[in-house]
Amino acid sequence: FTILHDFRQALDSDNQLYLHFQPRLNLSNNKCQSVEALIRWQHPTLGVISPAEFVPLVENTSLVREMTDWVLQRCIEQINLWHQQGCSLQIAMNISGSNLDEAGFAQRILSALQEAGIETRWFELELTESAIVSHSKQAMKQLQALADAGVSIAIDDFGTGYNTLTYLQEVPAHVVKIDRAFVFNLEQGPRNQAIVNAMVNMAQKLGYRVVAEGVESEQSCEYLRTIGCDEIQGYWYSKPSPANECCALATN
Ligand code: G
Ligand code: G
Ligand code: MN
Ligand code: NA
Repeated sequence: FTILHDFRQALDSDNQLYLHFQPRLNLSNNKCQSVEALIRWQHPTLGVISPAEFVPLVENTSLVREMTDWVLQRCIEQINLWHQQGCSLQIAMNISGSNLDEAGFAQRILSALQEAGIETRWFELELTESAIVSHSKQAMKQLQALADAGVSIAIDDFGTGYNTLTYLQEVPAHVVKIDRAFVFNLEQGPRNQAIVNAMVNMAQKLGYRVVAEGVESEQSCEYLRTIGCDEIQGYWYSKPSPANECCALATN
């Protein structure tokens, strides 16, 4: 309860919340073209609180709408700033399953992008596999509207949620992000390699771009390059970082 009360104040204060961005490396051209926005909270007395702690709490309340709107506004400002600086970066933003149950959510995103003069291709939404599997009809309609308007949809934490893949037939998504549980220690075992290789092949045959998360070593990166994975994200390439550091990577 205290955390939620404090988070409410953080949303209003505007000097406690900020974003870090984790760059993704495109393995086909060795460029950074996309970054994931990750929320950070500098609590006035408790210090930095991890989103792994507060996001799940917020997601269970109506505050999730305000959190997502806050992140959206910051992402939009940042896309425009980068583009003014000559950094052609796309931002991938995390949303919660419950956001898609809000009436008008898709339209709110599209209007915000339009008002800021940002083409939808500069924007990607990440939704976890488990949020997608428990989707409602309303949620699917909103995802479809976003996809139809050119927003890229990514399935986050791929492989961890459920033991069925039937949802892939009905979800309008473009990108699959393989969960770091499969990518961690990739070089140390033929079993992990076999699993990731199969996931990359299947997802690509179904028409998705594939991003491997949690890449922590050069060997893992090289293995993923060998099997034709499209992009990687992880500490080996870059940690989540302040906006200006991403711009430096993107213009190299
Ligand atoms: O860096 P990491 O500690 O940033 O993030 C921990 C978890 O919090 C991840 O599962 C990540 O997806 C989630 N998360 C980070 N930022 C956001 C955000 O802006 N919105 C939502 N819904 N989840 C986020
Ligand atoms: O759930 P989501 O994929 O949105 O989570 C992003 C989370 O993964 C963040 O907490 C981020 O700090 C973390 N992360 C990013 N790269 C790595 C990595 O290479 N290794 C590990 N262990 N975590 C990572
Ligand atoms: Mn994510
Ligand atoms: Na993930």
